[in-house]
Amino acid sequence: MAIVDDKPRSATVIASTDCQLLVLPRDQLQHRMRVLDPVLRMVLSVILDRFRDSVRHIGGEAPAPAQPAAKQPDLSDYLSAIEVITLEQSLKQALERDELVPFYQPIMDTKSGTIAGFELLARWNHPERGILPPGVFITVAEQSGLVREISLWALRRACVDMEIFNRARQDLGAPGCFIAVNVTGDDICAEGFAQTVATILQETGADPRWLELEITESTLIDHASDVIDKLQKLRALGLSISIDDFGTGYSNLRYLAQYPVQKLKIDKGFIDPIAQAGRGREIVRAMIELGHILGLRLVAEGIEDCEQVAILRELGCDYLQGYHFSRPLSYADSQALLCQKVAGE
Ligand SMILES: [Ca+2]
Repeated sequence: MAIVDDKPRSATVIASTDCQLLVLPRDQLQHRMRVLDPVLRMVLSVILDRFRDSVRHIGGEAPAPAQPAAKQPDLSDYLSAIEVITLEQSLKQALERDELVPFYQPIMDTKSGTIAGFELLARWNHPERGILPPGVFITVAEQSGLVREISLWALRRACVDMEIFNRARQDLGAPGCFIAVNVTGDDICAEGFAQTVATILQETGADPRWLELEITESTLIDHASDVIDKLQKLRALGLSISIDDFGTGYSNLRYLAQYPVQKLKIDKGFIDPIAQAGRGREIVRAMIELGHILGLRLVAEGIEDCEQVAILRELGCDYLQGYHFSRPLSYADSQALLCQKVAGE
């Protein structure tokens, strides 16, 4: 690899096998530098500056900066880089100190109107800033790779809490409820993930029938090559798999015939216009019918009012989730709600 500036240059390369010369033009390089993670951008700009300085010190002519017209990193760039590093370090500590807490958003059974299960959503109980939503830390978690640890934490926590919830349900003579955990394509494709999930199930004594993994539709396409095999291994543990944000990521429906999934979660974007009769509603009707023909259960996400509930009931949607029923609740509040609902059933 060589970085070539605007000066006339010559270079000699001996290729030991057939190869191709790939050129990354200046504007592309500049674009990549601009959109880069701020930490990497700062590191690169420091390295390039040092390199130019050392060339000057040994009497050579330093190559011109790669992007003379571009803005040099200023204080705000350094601050955002420092902020990212700091946030990443405190997130790492948060995992060690057990500062992540599960919040549970109820998923209702459309027919009975009672809680069928929950989706676990991670929150960070920050010692100084209070409860932080995932929007504050999930990008840093993804960039730093900590998202993997968060997924495993969520899985373990779901298994532990599911046992407690379901024991309470059993004592009240009510059926069990499932807990859905969001996992990423990288989680699913990581070496030994199914074995790790099996170990968590074993160590917590959780019943896999009540555990669901939510994966986004785009995961299926991004990791298309080996995802079927990985999903089958997970499915063999006895848990369920649902497709999150169904309808938003991937227009090729062939995957529905190939992947071992049991549930589809219809994205809020499709539910929002459902009260107006027309194509929007018909698309949701078609999604529900298609899912049912394939033997899948449907969940509508982002329900905000009674009208949407009535329409989705008429369309035969199996489960409903959204602020109309409940926001994500703390562990204690969800447990209390679960027992209240059971008592009222
Ligand atoms: Ca989800």
